[in-house]
Amino acid sequence: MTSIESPRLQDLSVDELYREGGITVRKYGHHLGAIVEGVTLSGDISDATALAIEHALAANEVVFFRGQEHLTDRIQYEFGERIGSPTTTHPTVRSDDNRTLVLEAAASSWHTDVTFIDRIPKASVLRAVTVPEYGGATTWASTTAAYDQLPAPLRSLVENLWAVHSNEYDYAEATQGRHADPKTADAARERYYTEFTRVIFETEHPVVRVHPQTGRKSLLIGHFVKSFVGLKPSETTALFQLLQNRVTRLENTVRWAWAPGDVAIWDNRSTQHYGISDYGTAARRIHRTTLAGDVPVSPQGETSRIRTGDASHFSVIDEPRPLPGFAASH
Ligand SMILES: O=C(O)CCC(=O)C(=O)O
Ligand SMILES: [Fe+2]
Repeated sequence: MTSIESPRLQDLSVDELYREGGITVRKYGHHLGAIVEGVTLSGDISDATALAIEHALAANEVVFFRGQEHLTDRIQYEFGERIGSPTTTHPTVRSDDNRTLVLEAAASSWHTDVTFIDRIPKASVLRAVTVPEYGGATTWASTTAAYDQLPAPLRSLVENLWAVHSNEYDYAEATQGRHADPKTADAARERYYTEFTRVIFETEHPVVRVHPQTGRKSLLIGHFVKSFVGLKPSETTALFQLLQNRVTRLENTVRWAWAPGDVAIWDNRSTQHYGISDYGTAARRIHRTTLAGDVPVSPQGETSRIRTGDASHFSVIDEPRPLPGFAASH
């Protein structure tokens, strides 16, 4: 990721960087979301374009690109290498080439990806390959907006709170309505859950994490939360509900209805997402390239703690690049 050109690019203003990178960035929602134009995604994008896209992503939390019909799994992966370090597909779910995660059912539950390990991915590149005739949109929610909106008493509560995240979570609850046919639903769900939990991971993360590139605080929760450290199960349920409701307020979300050739990249350090299962029995296929992230850090500077599981086969630990225009706190 380092190059001779980089130090100069870091010194540009944001406008200059976008101009140099040849992109225009148009906001799509107030708290998150932007449409990026002017770029054909590939492994051949310039250093300036790569840094400009990384900046647009960190600043807008989820960015959308249209008209990228030329992409194949290989080009998508090579593009991923320009803006980060691709992980293998998943810590537990196996795939053919170990590079591209193929999703054939919408993930109809609010989550941040793979939070059950220490090195949570920083971002994912999602490409719509088969788009249903209707429905099947994906929605993202800003976990930084949710943090910013907390009243002072809740802020002091969450800033000292830690959560245990595990891949052994309430999967049945999380995937209601995922399959249109209830008879196949149970069997398919069972098979997926068995694969998903073939190795158990548990990690303690701070409920508030500090973004390594923007310095912004966000709420790190989502459906892999198993418990809050020190709380009873009933208290975990009540507090989890309270915080999740704040994350997923409609004003904190942006929804994208997919067209062929669309690509979305989301910052997995500042968002949750939800794939909407409202497309009947139609086919819907999405290909994901996942980019390695760093280990979360709390406002007090403490890093997440592994309880069970070693994710080093899945992902390296990413070294976040400084971005122009942000005074990141660490
Ligand atoms: O199905 C969707 O729209 C979201 C898929 C998802 O959760 C993911 O790719 O991580
Ligand atoms: Fe996901």
